[in-house]
Amino acid sequence: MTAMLRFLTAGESHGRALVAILEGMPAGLPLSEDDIAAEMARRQLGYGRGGRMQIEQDRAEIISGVIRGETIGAPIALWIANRDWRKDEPDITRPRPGHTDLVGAQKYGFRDVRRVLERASARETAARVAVGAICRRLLLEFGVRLMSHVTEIGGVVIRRRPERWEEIAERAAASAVRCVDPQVEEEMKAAIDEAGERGDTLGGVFEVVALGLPPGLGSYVHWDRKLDARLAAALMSINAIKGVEVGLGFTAARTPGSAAHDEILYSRERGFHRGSDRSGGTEGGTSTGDPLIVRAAMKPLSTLRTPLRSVDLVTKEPVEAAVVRSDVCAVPAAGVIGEAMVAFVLADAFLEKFGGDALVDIRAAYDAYVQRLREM
Ligand code: EPS
Repeated sequence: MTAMLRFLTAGESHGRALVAILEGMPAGLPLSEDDIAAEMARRQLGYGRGGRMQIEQDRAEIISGVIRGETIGAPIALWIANRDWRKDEPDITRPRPGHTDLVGAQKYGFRDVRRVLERASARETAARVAVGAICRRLLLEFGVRLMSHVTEIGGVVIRRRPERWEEIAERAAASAVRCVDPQVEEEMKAAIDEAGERGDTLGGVFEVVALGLPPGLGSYVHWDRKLDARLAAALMSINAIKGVEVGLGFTAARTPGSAAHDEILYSRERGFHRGSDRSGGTEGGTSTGDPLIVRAAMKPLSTLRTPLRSVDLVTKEPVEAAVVRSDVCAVPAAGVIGEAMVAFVLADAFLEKFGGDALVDIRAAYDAYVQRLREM
């Protein structure tokens, strides 16, 4: 990949803190800790979360890369303290099916799966949302906005959705499960309650949308430049994600060509544009300038209060898998994490197209490109 932006995270779920370093952000971008905190708070919400979210109040401290509220082009380091910091916890030797417990123990030679689950925990995604918030701040300078909503939880699927994206964003923000269909929201909450009572967990699907992108981000010229491929990799890297779709996605496979593509239109005000958004905003791995629409499928969380069968790593005896505090459903939070990963990929592709290590130069390149498109 031609990455202009890179980030690394460090930290365990119950260690002192999560840490992130974002490298490649241009100089001159206004950035505050409040910009980041707003996104992190969204990730902490959602019907179906467990006790941990009552303990944490996630906030990222900016350690470097920002002076007087503006980026300086240097690596941006973030520190997110864990309130639930624990030391000397007892070993866990009963791996949970579906979690990384067993393969992690096999891979690294551990008998205590705590050494695996501490880092495999989705706690790490708090750091990704902090990084994503910075990427989002860059995109906002060019009018790019991101949103997400939950389309499915435990087999309960939305039936109706508003036409306007703004309304989708507003309704998702007001919903406890981030679902835009109020009737279905109640059904989703009931499904979560019912699963919780059974000691079970639920997965689902979320959709991430980016509006205001220019055409031409990513490229068709090589596999690792394709925007859709990069988005898929970024979304698949989120804990518990098992599938990704762009636009019609798997439905396109069952749709004739006459109903699967977006016809090309032209008007003076809008220039070239499409009559529909079936492609999900990419053709040939390149953004079309229409809404970018991606969905991800999340499997149910693997910590079950009514545990599945497992085998003790030390005694080799059949046992029930370990039960630790967890959530019943985290799909609403996963949507916010999806937005962060999409923001990262888009910011990276944006910097590739418009170059520059200073916001002022990027703006000049962007304006020239938009002008050229207008004259085309
Ligand atoms: C998680 C288990 C739970 C979740 C956690 C992810 O944590 P704990 O074991 O402390 O109860 O709350 O999510 C977060 C801490 C978070 O910030 O999202 C897991 O095993 O992945």
